[in-house]
Order: sequence, then structure tokens, then C-alpha cells
Amino acid sequence: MGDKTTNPDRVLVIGAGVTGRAVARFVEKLEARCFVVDDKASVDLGSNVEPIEPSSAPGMAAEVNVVVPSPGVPPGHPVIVAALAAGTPVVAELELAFRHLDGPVIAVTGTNGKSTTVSLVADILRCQGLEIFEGGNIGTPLCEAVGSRFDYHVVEASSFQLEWVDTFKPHVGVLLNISPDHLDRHSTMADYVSAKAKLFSRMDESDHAVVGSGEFGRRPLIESIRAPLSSFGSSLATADGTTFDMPGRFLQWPGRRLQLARKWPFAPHDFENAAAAAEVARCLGIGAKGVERALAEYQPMAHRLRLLGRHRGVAFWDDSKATNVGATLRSLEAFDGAVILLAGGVAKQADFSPLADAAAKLKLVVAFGEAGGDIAAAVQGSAEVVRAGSMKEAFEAAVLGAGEGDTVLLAPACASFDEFRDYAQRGEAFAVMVEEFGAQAEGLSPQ
Ligand code: UMA
Ligand code: ADP
Repeated sequence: MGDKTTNPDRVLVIGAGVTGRAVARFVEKLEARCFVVDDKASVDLGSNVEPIEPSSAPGMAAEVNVVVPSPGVPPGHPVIVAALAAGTPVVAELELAFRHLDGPVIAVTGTNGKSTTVSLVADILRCQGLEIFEGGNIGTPLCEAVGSRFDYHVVEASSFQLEWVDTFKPHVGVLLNISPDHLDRHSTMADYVSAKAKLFSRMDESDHAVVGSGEFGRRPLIESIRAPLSSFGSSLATADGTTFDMPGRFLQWPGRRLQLARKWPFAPHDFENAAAAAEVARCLGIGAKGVERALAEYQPMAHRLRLLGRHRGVAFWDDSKATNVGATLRSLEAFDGAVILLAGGVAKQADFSPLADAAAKLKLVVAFGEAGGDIAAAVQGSAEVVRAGSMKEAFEAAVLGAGEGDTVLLAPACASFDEFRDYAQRGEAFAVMVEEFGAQAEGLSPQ
């Protein structure tokens, strides 16, 4: 590919974080010049990178072959605006990497369950002895795969990463679900849905589109997909697909039952993600036995609805990765009742009122952090609520209100940035609080 977007001489990267770093390494391999601007952090990415001051970066946009914004950079950023005005292509890291990959892509998008599904698919394929790259929004940018041969690249694609794709064409594209999220960045729900839909726009008859049965009501999106479509869920929206049965603990392919292990999947959304991954495997022609084996060995990821322990008859669950209202509601589905919910942090222009629908299961909501007031207002009148400042205070209020048989669940429906670096640090802090409470509980009431 000889064009200057694919094989540029000069690249301007916006953002010196995980993506910027990976793009800089990739550009070095292309033997091109790499300019990097960051609005906040200092740019210290090695000798091949030429740092650019934010004030002069828009002017540079006309001087390069391509501008690569990091996913966190909004489309109205002055450098993007300048690039578009100058006719300089703006491409996502995902797009640039895709043009150089050796091996097909399986891409997973959706509001919730992406990382889990990506890790499931990657595990299933590794279990077949295949060489797999697992990356994208889950952690390792796709650029890092360039230069090596992989049987499959299993990629988590966020709506941010899909904003600037063009020729990106996964062999299997998965849409799990869509519910409101990131509305601070995508100004409308329609913009958010169209970013996700871009994953399918280049796919054709030779590919496979796998879509959650619950999303078939999105007619324009579904009708825009040209690849053969199959579905997954508790029931099917297409002729072919994978269903799940929670009480029976099995997945169902046309004519073939896949038995699941005892411990995982646990929650309804775990079954859904397992069904999505099994459907990808079915599209790729992998046998049922191999899928059963991989699912039986699957280790759920940290901070995705994990039981931390039981102390004084109270179960403590960490679902710190539930960073939007949809995830929190799904998380609550896993429990019968008597839940003390810790919710709060930074809202993403979210409407918290759907949380009130789960009131029957909520013994108490402890609303904390910046969004605490909005959450309390949304559930007040439906469930009992107390306000707390920090998560530590929220935890103290939760254990004060908890009795034998209750569940304390951290599923915050918010980002964590008012108090923590990220959801992982928030989950780890919660685990420490649970551990300390456990030690104290055992000391006070030896059993
Ligand atoms: N920056 C600017 N100007 C801006 C915005 C950001 O200069 O207008 C700079 C920041 O000062 C910072 C750098 O850009 O130095 C950070 O870039 P980034 O926010 O795009 O983050 P990266 O470190 O490149 O990480 C990104 C993803 N981050 C986001 O989408 C916000 C990571 O997903 C992803 O793992 C990584 O690329 C590798 O692919 C994180 C995430 O929160 C986990 N994703 C969202 C989510 O999952 O909900 C979408
Ligand atoms: P993502 O990468 O999309 O954020 P994760 O697999 O990390 O997805 O899961 C994030 C959270 O979303 C989980 O902790 C859980 O609360 C919720 N979740 C997981 N899978 C689903 C699903 N299929 N539908 C709805 N919510 C889900």
C-alpha cells in the first residue's frame, strides 16, 4: 500500500498516553517522522518523537500526511478541526494499525461486556492452539501487533476508537448491546450508536456479524449490515445463533448443546457474554468440545462482579467496572434482593432514574462522590438512600446498614476519576476495605 495515509512520512499524534506511545513506536518502524502534542502531559516518548507545543499543533496539521488522535481526544479538538480544514486525513490508531496487520481481526463493541467477551474469545482460540493478539480498548493498542503474524487479532473497539476508522474491516464483528454511556463525549445517543455501527460498515458477505438479540430493534443499524448476521441471547433474533439457559447451565447451538461449568457463568450478563463468545467460535467453525473446555477454564476478569468474601453473613461483591447505569442494572439482576448498593463517582451526563426500577432489590443505596446528589435524587422515594462523601465513608455507611444475608455491592454506575485513577484502583481500594472489615469482624466475633 503506497498511499501517504497508510505509509506516511510525517505523522502528528494527539495524546501521549498508552495510544500515543504505541503509535510513536509504530511510526518509528515505518521510518517516518513522529510529532506528538499533548494538552496536559509532557511529551517524553523517546528520541524519535518530536514534541509539539499545543499552541503550534493546529498549524502542524497541514504539514503532515496524517493526524492520529488518541481515543480520549474529542472530535472538536483544535488539531482535528485544523486537519479537516487543511484536508489532512484524520485516522484512528485502530485504522492505521489495521492497514498493516498480518492476520484477520475479530472486533467486539457494545456498551458493556466488551472486555469479558474479548477475553473469552481469545481464550477459546488459544485453547485451539492458535496464535492470538488480544488488545484494543482492553489495554494493548492494535499498533503493537504490527510486524508479527497472528492467526487472529481479537480487538475490543470502543466508540471513541471507532470514530475515525475508514477501511477497518473485521472478519467477525460483534455488537453486544447499546445503552446510554459516554454522553459527555458523544453529544447524542444517535452519535454514540453511529460510532459503534462503523465497526460493520466495511464488512461484506465473506464476514460474520454477531449481534445481541436485544439490539435487533435498531432497524437502521441492522439493515446497514451486509455481512451474514447471527444473534445470541436468551432467545434468537435470526435463524442461526447461540442461546443460553441459566437454570440448565448450557448454551445451545443449532443441534448442539454446550454444557457449562458450575462456578462461571454466574450472572445473567455472564451467560450473555459466554453466548456471544461461543457464537463467534461457531462462526469460525470451532467445535463444541473446544468451546466447552475453554469456558470451563475461564478465569473472570478482576472488578467484574467478583465475590470478595463473606463476613458476619454479609457478602461483598466488587463490580467496580460497572461504570454506567446499564451495567449496574445488569449487575443487580444477579441478586434476588437485600442489596446495599454503593453507587457514585463521576457521572457521564447519565440519567440515573432507571436505577429506581431495581428498587425492590435495594435494601439501601449509598450514594457517594460527585454524582452522589444526582443518584440520591433519582432513587429517593423508591429506595432508602444515604449520602456519603468518599467511597470510604460510603463503605462505612454500607456495613452499618448491613445484616445477615445481605449483599454489599460496589457497582457505581459512574467513572471513578473524582477519587481514583481508574475503576481498577477503585476496586482495589474496595477490596482493602472489605479485607480490613473482615479482619475486624473476625476479631470481634470469632466463630
Ligand atoms: N489528551 C490530550 N487532549 C485531549 C484528550 C487527551 O492531549 O483532548 C491527552 C491526555 O493529556 C493524555 C493522553 O491524551 O496524556 C491520553 O489519551 P487517551 O485518553 O486517549 O488514553 P490512552 O492512554 O491513549 O488510552 C486509550 C483508552 N482511553 C480512552 O479511551 C479514554 C484506553 O481505554 C485504552 O485501554 C488504551 O487507549 C489502549 O487502547 C480506557 C478507557 O477508559 C481503559 N476507555 C473507555 C471505556 O472503556 O469506557 C472508552
Ligand atoms: P466493557 O469492556 O464493555 O466495559 P466488561 O466486560 O469490562 O465490559 O464489563 C463491564 C461491566 O459491565 C461489568 O462489570 C458488568 O457490570 C457489566 N456487564 C458485563 N457484561 C455485560 C452485558 N453483556 N450486558 C450488560 N452489562 C454487562
